[in-house]
Amino acid sequence: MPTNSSPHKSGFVAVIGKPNVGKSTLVNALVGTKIAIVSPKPQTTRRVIRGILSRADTQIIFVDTPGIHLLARARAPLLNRAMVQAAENAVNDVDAIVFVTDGARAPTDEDVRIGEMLNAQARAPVLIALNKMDLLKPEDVQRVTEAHWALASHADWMRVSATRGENLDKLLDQIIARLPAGPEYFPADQVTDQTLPAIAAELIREQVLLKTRQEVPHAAAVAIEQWEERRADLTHIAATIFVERDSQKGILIGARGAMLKQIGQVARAEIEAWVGHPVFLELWVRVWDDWREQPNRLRELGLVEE
Ligand SMILES: Nc1nc2c(ncn2[C@@H]2O[C@H](COP(=O)(O)OP(=O)(O)O)[C@@H](O)[C@H]2O)c(=O)[nH]1
Ligand SMILES: [Mg+2]
Repeated sequence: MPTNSSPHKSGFVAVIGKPNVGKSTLVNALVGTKIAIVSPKPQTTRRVIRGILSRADTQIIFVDTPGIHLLARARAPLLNRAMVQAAENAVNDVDAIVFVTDGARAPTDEDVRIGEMLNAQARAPVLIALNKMDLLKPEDVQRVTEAHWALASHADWMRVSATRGENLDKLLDQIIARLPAGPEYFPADQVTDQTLPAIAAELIREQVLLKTRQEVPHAAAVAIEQWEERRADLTHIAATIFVERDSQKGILIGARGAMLKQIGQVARAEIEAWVGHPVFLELWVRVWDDWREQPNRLRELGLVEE
């Protein structure tokens, strides 16, 4: 129980960085539950997702965000612009910011741009998490660490490995030290702000990301069309995977439906773990031309603010 000498602390902590540095892996590891999907492909996370860590004396709401990337093409897809905007907005109104970088190698232009954005905009304290320390070569430690540390002014830093769990307790201590006294914003057993259907849609999309290549991962989106408790112990879920081209639809279905079946099998098992009982998962694939450019489609998919 919190005592008068140590009041309950709580706060919101934005986790930002360029694509693929391990932001979602880090949030999952800190929360202790997989609340965000992870893949080796950039742009796995498409919208802001909250992961909640509750302890007797502290509650931290981590705000996982899409990767901030340079919108190179003059007309980058609307989806990408919305993703970057959402991530940049997430640094406002938080109590601390964790800037995640790939600490195994030198920073890139994208890291530099994010550092500049933080120097200009961030009012909350910044911690740089140099992730992937398991891949850092001993001879690079000093040079690479100094280069990352210089990315943002007045920032503290910590080398971590999200996949191996190294130094996460130290990073957590640094975060907690920066949180104000505050209440429990969420019930202590709640680990995310996402609904079960939203989690299910992400788990299906994760399998698409892991099992397909090239443009298919970027062109795929998932919508839950039906969610019905048929019995107390059986949930019937119908979901559609949207893609942009007929050729992508063919890849997703696979020879005699083999690909779709594999996606469904793994996703169903993961959804069952969240739901707590068996699930019947029906998957469909449909083509939506250029949905990433269409404001209405992005709204229907919950990928832009209403
Ligand atoms: N070796 C190593 N790989 C990591 C680490 N953290 C994340 N990854 C991998 O980096 C990839 C991108 O991770 P993800 O969390 O989706 O990155 P995000 O785009 O920043 O959210 C995945 O393949 C992860 O398994 C780490 O500490 N070490
Ligand atoms: Mg992510």
